Amino acid sequence: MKITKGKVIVCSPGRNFITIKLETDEGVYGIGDATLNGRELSVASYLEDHVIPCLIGKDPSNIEDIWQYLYRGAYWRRGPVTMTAIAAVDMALWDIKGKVLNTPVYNLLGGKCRKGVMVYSHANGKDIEHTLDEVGKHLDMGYKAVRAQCGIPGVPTTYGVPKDGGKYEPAEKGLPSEHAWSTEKYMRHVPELFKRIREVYGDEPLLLHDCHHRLTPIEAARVGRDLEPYRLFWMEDPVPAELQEGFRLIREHTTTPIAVGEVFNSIYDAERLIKEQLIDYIRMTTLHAGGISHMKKVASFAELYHVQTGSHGATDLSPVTMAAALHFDMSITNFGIQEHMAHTDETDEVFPHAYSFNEGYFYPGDEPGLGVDIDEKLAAKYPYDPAYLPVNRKEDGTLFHW
Ligand code: KDG
Ligand code: MG
Repeated sequence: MKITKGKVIVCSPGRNFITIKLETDEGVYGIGDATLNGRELSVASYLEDHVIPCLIGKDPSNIEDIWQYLYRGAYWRRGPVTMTAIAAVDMALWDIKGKVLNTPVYNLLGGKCRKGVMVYSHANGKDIEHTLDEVGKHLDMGYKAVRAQCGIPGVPTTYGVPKDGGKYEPAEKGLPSEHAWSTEKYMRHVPELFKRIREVYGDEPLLLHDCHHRLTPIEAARVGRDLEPYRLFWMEDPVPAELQEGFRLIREHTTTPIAVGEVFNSIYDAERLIKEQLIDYIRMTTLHAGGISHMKKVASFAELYHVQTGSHGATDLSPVTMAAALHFDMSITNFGIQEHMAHTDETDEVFPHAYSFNEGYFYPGDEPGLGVDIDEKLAAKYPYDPAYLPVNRKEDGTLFHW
């Protein structure tokens, strides 16, 4: 069997997505997600100009060899563009293998470790009362786990909170807008949010919160400690993770579980955090961290150190990644939880999929391969529409982490 053609499909059904489609001489094709929010076209070019030409004629069954060819063979290793491009190819190859062997990808990864994949959804509100309503709506929909984010009094824009009251979408159309930030105001407000959620909804719902890399270790330690009475499932991205040592200080001060990794792209980004048990959940995804093949290694390594997975699943990860993540989540023993942020109807129509939701759990379905496709004709109706994540400044104008 040989790869005969590779195609990169750029579309924007509600937001921008990059998809690779690899075709073979036996008529079977596979698809993979290559979306890197705000840097989409760089991955499209990496694939079109540098990767696809090297794949033509290769046997798609040799997934690990192709992975190594693209990683070691390029000389330039790691980095979000490279690892997203490799991930896209890897997903497409697993999709092809599943279709050829007429079995869902989770079977190829060792089979099912559980009945379904528990997901958490997002409750975002402009203030505490609004967030409380949103938490209630998600619990009514059947979610067992909810991430709560809330507007902060005196701060005009906050991560996770829609400006116009509509659905929250991290990327905004046009060039990056500027948001403002006050750590002090945030730290005063966030414990009150979780106090109120527990008062209204009791102890059972699993509650999560994303600090979005905005704190220093000692600030994160304080937030973690202030949130302890409300027993969070996790506190996500407490600090920027370039300095892995920073997590030790947080760890020494709080029992609130720590999750990190959505911007990581290699096992080496998480090596110390996992080995020194400085985190509880590793949030790397099949999309930005080299695909299913690399994530299997991350999960096996994490398993040794009591670290569970908590795969990123925001709207900028296409339904192809959602499908790949669900097959992966089903097959590993140290699965923790999977993020789920609902795509727009337009996105779901462009990417028909077999996965489904019921009472807080997602199921990958039993179709051969990943069980997801792209409707290319429909995709062509939604051309690329430049959009960027915002940048953040402190109240005095200093550029800050978004
Ligand atoms: O592209 C960036 C978004 O995916 C990110 O801001 C969302 O932090 C996020 C999350 O936890 O989903
Ligand atoms: Mg996050």
